[in-house]
Amino acid sequence: MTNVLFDPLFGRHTDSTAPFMFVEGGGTLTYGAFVTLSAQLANVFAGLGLAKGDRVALQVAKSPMALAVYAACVRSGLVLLPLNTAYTTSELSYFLGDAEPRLVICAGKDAAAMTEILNGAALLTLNANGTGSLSDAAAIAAENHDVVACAAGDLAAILYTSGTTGRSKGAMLSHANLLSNATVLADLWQFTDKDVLLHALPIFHTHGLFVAVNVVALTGGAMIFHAAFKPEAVLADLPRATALMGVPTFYTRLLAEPAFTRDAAAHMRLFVSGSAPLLADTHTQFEARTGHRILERYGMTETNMNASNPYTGERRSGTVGFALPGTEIKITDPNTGAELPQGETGMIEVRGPNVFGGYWRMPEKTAEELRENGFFITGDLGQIDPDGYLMIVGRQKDLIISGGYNIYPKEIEVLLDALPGVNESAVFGVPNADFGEETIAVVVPETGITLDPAALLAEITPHLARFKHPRRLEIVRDLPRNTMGKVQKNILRKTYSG
Ligand code: MLC
Ligand code: AMP
Repeated sequence: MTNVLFDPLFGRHTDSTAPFMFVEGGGTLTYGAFVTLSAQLANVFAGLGLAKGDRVALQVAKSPMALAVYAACVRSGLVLLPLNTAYTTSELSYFLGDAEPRLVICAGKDAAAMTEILNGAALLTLNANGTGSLSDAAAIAAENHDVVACAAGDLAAILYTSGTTGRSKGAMLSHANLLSNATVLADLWQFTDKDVLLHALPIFHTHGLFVAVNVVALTGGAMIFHAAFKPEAVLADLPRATALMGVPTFYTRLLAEPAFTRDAAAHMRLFVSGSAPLLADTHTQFEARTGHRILERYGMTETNMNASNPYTGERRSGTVGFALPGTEIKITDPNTGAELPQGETGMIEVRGPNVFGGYWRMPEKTAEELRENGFFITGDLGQIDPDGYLMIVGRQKDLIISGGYNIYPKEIEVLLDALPGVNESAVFGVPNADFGEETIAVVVPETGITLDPAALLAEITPHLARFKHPRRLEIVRDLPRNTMGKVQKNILRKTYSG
């Protein structure tokens, strides 16, 4: 009986006394103890009647127990639905309605609000300090659990990514998607059981959950597990680490710390950046300060990682390197889909074992973005330089990336447009030194109406996670449009930058 993802990541470590997690603030969890915890959690899930293919929604603070829920789902053939802790009740209500989980796990403080939107699911709690009804149940559950057989195509997780129409889509990721990507990355980035990854990313996204955790577990290394990214805490633990994975904001914030010196980074083997563009300036400053060249790679929720700069060989700033082994990347005409000659700018399309199987219960959306021949249309615009390095030069999809979090303007525009007195609105990103981009909204009132920006923000923000809140909202007379009547966000971006 085999389980495609569990066996190589966790199953082979069942009796291992090697450290898996050095937990911030003290405590070490061995691989063996972590695997036992996953068995106990799996028994709790089975006791609730959950069976292979059922979904488990998880909206909790980062903790070792939260990560064990992921391992328990994989070993049980359950499908994990990790959710950003910043999501509000109205955002959550959509995810729970769409994914129809049989179990929801949230913090005790959120249990009352969650109960209102459970949609028939069971509810267990897990607090940031590891307490809660889930932990209580796991503590008295049996430590033996038969790993559930799972084939390559069985689902391991559904991760929601917002759509251009404002409706989020659940990307279905299989055991083989996750395993193939971890295998390729571990090899390419030369991870071994000697590595200690400083883990400071959230574990509800591809980067922190799959790239970081799966690569480490697959190779038997350890993680220093931080609850969140805090530059001082990272600096304090850096001497014990060999590798760090982060979004560009991690690196700009580290560079702002005088204590982040060449000596502080001397023993490090690897710094990886992704999820958002790393500015050439950050790359240069980082090298001047530490002597290390950050290794930038490119990925997406739907495709896991697609491209990476080389481990040995030139890490070229402003590029995301080469297609991963086993993954194909081509540049196509955004209108016709025809492949473009080398050097031209067009749509980045990706095919490989890393590419997801489609959007949960959205066959039309899947057909729009995932071609029958297996190529996924990323929505990112790119160009391949003469040496084969891929450069991401823009995005065709209307998307803001702030500190590595995606913000879909449409979702905010829909809320603004529905308010009384609002004729129309436009939401867009402008450069921000810390987050890469920040969100601005402009609103056109109906004729003869006077609108108060603060009042408009107060109306929409309760429905939106904090990171999606526009940092500025301005009232304008009209929106710039092209001859086709389409709002010209490039002009708005220029007007409101700086
Ligand atoms: C927090 N805030 C943000 C924000 N993060 N606002 C905009 N964008 C963000 N990314 C809010 C906070 O709620 C806070 O609100 C205020 O902004 C300032 O917060 P802060 O204290 O400065 O932020 P902090 O909590 O330190 O978080 C910043 C961060 C975090 C960069 C550490 O955002 C982070 O961990 N980002 C990583 C995201 C990630 O993992 N992305 C991978 C996606 S996978 P207030 O109320 O205090 O003002 C993917 C595929 C791939 O994209 O290729 O990897
Ligand atoms: P997500 O949907 O959260 O997985 O975000 C994926 C998107 O992040 C991609 O489609 C890109 O637009 C962007 N992205 C990821 N890595 C990079 C990178 N290294 N450089 C530029 N953009 C990136």
